Amino acid sequence: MTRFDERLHAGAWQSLEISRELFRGASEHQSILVFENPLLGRVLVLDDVVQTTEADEFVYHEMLTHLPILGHRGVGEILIVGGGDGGMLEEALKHPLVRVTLVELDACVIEICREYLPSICGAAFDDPRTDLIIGDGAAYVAETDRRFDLIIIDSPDPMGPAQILFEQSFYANCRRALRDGGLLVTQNGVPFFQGDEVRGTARAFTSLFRNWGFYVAPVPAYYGGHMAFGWASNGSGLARSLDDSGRKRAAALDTRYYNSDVHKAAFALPGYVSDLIDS
Ligand code: AG3
Repeated sequence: MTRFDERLHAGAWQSLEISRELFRGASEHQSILVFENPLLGRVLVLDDVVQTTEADEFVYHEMLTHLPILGHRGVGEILIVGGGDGGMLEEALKHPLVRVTLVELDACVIEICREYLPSICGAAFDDPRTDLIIGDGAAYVAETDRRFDLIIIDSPDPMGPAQILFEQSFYANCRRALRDGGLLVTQNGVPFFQGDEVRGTARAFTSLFRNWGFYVAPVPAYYGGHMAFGWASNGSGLARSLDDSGRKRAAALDTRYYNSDVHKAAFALPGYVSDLIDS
């Protein structure tokens, strides 16, 4: 049997059967692999780390779009940093009144995902509300004159080119690129194995934002339990539970993980995660 071993965490790893290899190559930024697995469907791997799979992408992408969009009043302009597979874009565009700018470093990722993982991006890249920029997301937030209601960091783990997307200077530039009361959300890894990500982001947020915190969801293909998501704002922040109109909007969405009960539950942090935040 051919298999892919993800050795993201020293000492414990996940092994996925490759029933069919669809693409293996490298861009100027990273190695790229797409294969099929009997349980997960098509799997996207960048620099030897699973980024998303057809079977479970909904958990991660729904939690970084619908939860902040419905938990915050009046999201119109959204910026996605990363997200070349288009899954985040596709979820965000389920909200009729949004416009989304997506800044992805690696044009090859978009090209390969559009070809081999069309079920993840759907028609999102062709939507007239999408503004696609190929470039460095960190430089973009540092330089842009535009201001956003919501910035979503859909990055890989803090290694290589994505390292900078976990630094305080980057979060400070995100703050600059937010409208008054705007909201930033981040992926912060699987804290059971990657505690430093939550710890580092919490330290940066506390010095930059008035309101901030984390919420969690288990994403099956991100081995190790809950994934942590950070949020930060200098406005009123992120609603921990939805009011009646929010609940109606949530119920009307076409989702498989997110709903108004999940919205509320996601803010219940396991003790070991709160301990990381406080440390
Ligand atoms: N970006 C987050 C991948 C994190 C993987 N980390 C892990 N398994 N601990 C995914 C991009 C999907 N649009």
